[in-house]
Amino acid sequence: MKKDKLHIHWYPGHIAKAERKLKEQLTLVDAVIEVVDARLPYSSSYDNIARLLGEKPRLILLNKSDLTEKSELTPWVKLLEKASGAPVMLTDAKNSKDLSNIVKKAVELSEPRIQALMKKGLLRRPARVMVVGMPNVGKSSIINKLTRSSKTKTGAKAGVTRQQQWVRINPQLDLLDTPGIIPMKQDNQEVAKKLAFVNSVSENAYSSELVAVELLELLKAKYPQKVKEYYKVKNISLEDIATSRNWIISGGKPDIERTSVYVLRDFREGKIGKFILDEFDEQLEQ
Ligand SMILES: Nc1nc2c(ncn2[C@@H]2O[C@H](COP(=O)(O)OP(=O)(O)O)[C@@H](O)[C@H]2O)c(=O)[nH]1
Ligand SMILES: [Mg+2]
Repeated sequence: MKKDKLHIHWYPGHIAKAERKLKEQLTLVDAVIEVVDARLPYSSSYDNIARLLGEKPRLILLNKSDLTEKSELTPWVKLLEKASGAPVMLTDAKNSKDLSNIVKKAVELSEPRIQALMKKGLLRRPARVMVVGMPNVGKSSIINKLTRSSKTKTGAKAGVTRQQQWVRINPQLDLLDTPGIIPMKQDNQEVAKKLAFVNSVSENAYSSELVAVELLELLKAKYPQKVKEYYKVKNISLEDIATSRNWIISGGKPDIERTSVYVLRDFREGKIGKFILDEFDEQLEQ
């Protein structure tokens, strides 16, 4: 097989634009809910968020925790809390109905700022919070879950250059109903690759085959048994998986293109197993 090198293409223009918009949205809120993909506790978090937020409090949600082993995730929670100084919660926006503990925590985190406003003589108002995160981590799913109970739009508050819609979740909390998209970690191909595995990078930016090959390499190193069992192969490769599944094209050759698409889909849907793809590192800083 040809051994092309995978390279994820960056779009610096989009990144600058995303960061600008995010900065503008951040001026409107008291606290931020950062959604991270639990399979990538490090790679799907945002390097610059601490700098962008300054003193503004943050709640970190390790979402899609259903696609990881809880026991493997526990040390990550401690590490992230230590590195960020922010509380970390595990969520599964696809299944769990009750996200009220997120609401409670967001209100609690916003309280010092509300108090500060009241000291300046302003009346108490509900906390203002927004959800931020990389593409596909589950921001919209979480916003939908939180707003389902309350459909009251509280109307527009002026943004710096545009109007934003708010939803009153309860008397203590208003949620910005559009998520803040945070740009990918820049210029780090290792991270970009992992974000491609979880579908957080536009599919135009890479070839499915090369991404599938890299995913299998990583799974082979970290979780060989799960992959061998799921695909019923002795050796982990696209060719072996294609043969095992009988995905063959004319001439009896394995259908690598189709297999690549299936492997990525199986992985993303959690069919192959529960995984964490980042390396646990005590030195992690955020
Ligand atoms: N298994 C699982 N899937 C999720 C979870 N949260 C979201 N998803 C799925 O991930 C995909 C992206 O979710 P979405 O909310 O649109 O992400 P956004 O791009 O961050 O707004 C959708 O197919 C969701 O159904 C979760 O906690 N677990
Ligand atoms: Mg969305």
